[in-house]
Amino acid sequence: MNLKDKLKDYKLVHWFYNLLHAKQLRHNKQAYEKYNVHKPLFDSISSKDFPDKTSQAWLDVNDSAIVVAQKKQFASFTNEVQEQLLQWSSKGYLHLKNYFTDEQVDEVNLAVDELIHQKHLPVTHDNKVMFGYKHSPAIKNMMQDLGLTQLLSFILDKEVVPFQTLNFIKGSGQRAHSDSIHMTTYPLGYLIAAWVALEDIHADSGPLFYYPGSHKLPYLLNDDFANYSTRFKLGTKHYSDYEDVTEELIEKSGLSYETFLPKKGDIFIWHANLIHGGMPVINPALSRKSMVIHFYAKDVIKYHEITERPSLMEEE
Ligand SMILES: O=C(O)CCC(=O)C(=O)O
Repeated sequence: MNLKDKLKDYKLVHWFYNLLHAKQLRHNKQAYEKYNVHKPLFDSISSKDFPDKTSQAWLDVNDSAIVVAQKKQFASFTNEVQEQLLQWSSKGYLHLKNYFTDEQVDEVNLAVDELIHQKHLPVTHDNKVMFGYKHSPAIKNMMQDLGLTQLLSFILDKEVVPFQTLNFIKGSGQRAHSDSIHMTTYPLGYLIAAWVALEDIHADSGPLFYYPGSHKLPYLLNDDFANYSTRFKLGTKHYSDYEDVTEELIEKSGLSYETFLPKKGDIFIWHANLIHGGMPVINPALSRKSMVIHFYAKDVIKYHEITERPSLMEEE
């Protein structure tokens, strides 16, 4: 491990970095007051600072099959979306077919190509470009799509804000995980993600997989894989330890996975705690163009459980 990686384990380094980005931490101010967190905004934060580990999201506390149709806005969605919204509480995902047009998708694919080849944006882990929306209006337009934002705000019953894009060129091969270990909220349950197919997805390209119903399993946070931190230093466990515990949990649950083989322009929306990942890539010659957009509800505490860093959000 190099010195830079070692330093990342020390919270003092994070506090200093956070102080330099103080404006991007202001989004947490009101929620800290609301949930009685008596810490400066630049300080480390994790599940240890909160009294409970259950979701308080509307459709986790209630059953969507009973409550969604009671909201006026429900009538504004297509029948296909309405049917799936009714099942949100039991399944934890939605599949929107044919949502973006070929033209919208082509524009994004072109933008990703340009970012890689002309602007030399790094391709992380050989398969994805992160935060492309900061450099490309086409990606930003897709990320801020009004209909999508309205639907996700309806699901969480809170205004949502997109804050990250990941453009995959190849399958990720990522092991099963819940996004809530990376992008965490208090109360839990207030992250939501959209996965956009930027081409027809081939079964051998390492498609997305997910476990229907897995969002109802307990959230796995630092304590759950013995990743104990101190006041000044992060826990010593590795991300692979988290993945191992997740695998055990899934095995015990008896849930089965499904793979997602969408057409270009389709969207998959997943719950903050839906367990998912990328299937192994069978044919490395195949591309698997897709874009993940992560959204947080606005008025909750937003942070990263593993590194105990408050999230940095662009000011509006
Ligand atoms: O697209 C994939 O292969 C996995 C994406 C994923 O797991 C994520 O963005 O959290």
